[in-house]
Amino acid sequence: MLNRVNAPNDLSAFWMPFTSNRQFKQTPRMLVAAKDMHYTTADGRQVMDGTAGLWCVNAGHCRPKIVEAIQHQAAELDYAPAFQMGHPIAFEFANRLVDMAPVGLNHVFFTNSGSESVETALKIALAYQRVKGQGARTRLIGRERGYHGVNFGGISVGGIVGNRKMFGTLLTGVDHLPHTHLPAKNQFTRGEPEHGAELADELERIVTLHDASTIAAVIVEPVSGSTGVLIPPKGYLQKLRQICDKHGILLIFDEVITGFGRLGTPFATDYFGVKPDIMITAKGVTNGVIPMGAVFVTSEIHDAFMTGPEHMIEFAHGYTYSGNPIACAAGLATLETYKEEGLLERGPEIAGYWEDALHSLKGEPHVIDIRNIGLVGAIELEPIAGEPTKRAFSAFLKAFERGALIRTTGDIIALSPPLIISKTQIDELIDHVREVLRAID
Ligand code: PXG
Ligand code: PLP
Repeated sequence: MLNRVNAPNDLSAFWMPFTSNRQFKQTPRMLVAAKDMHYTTADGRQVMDGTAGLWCVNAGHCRPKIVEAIQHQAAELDYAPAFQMGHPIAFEFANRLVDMAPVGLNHVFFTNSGSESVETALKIALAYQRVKGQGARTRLIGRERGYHGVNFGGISVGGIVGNRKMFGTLLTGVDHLPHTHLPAKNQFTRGEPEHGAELADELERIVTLHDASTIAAVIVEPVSGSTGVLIPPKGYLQKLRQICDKHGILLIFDEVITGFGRLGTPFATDYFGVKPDIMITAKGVTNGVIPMGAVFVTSEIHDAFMTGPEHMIEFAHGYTYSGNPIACAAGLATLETYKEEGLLERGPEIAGYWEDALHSLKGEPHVIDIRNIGLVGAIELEPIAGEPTKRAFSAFLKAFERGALIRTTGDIIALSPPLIISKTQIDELIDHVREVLRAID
């Protein structure tokens, strides 16, 4: 079977996502198999996964329980309609998710990706305000350097100019908080930075400008992943929570990356002790194996919709594949794997080792900042003058040649290995990066 795809003879039909298509197709980098911490390339090399795929394969690759669950479910109930019909495994999975979620987030809406989870959360927020008789609350507040997927709501509240500028006027009524990245003050911080909590007060400025009665929700990533691992300053999220409470604004945490163990706790909410009204997840919910997302809401939000005639649909939203049986089976097996191996709570055991290993790169060529939290790290490189992103991209290519898959964004190397990584493998990964930094221009 594998040989059929090992050496495709034409790469032109597949328009690859977020890829320099022409560069790739000249020198393709093909992965054909994976197990635990490693990929196998088409030419038979082993490459360590330094990024858990795209921040999603938290339990490592091809884990037997998950593989078996998918095989079994595909043979038993492959698909069932999701609207006005149910199947037991979706209810079972929702219950297990709620059991492990931060207290109070008692209901789950299923989607198929982080982007769909974001759209779902924004729509729930707007509709909730309306059913509560606060229909004038239509504004959404995002943040600069935020990533909330690629659909229209997500790019509107997101703060990445390259992902926004091509697509017209986006959603109206959106404003943005400033990002919290203060390199001059917080360079080479270990964990949460000391400076910047006051940036949450910008929300008060936005409230003064628009009036609280027009604002439905604030959406932030507790830790921004895609734009280079931006860790919230100490006290920042607590302040955001307080200001939202003061003005009746919903707080949405986008935990697509931080959810399911990335910070060494099950969710960022557990790490920071700040609870949102809506929590967005995807990726690690099924170990990245089957596309899925899950949006968690409080009972207060859910129950507000459960009014009116009982035969009426309470919330006009849903996807053909919401709660897809095979995705739910993969998700249940994923949660079992996380639990059996204690993967969502590895912080106390491994985060300190990870931090020390990462910060040992201070002083290596080109390194201008290092940031870490849980099992995430960023190594920021000095850009080549006039050629931003080029240095990090050559680091990416060189690392792949050497046997490590890393991820770069701008001139930042982001590392987020599967949560099964051992201390020896951490050393190995960081040594790859060290050698790469010494080898590139
Ligand atoms: N929210 C957040 C916080 C994310 O990180 C999404 C939403 C969208 O999820 P989907 O499943 O629609 O892609 C994400 C996704 C990277 C990288 O290397 C990050 C993501 C996806 C792909 C690459 O930074 N984050
Ligand atoms: N477009 C058309 C024409 C459809 O019929 C549907 C779903 O029925 C969709 C888009 C949405 O697809 P999905 O539910 O998979 O998001």
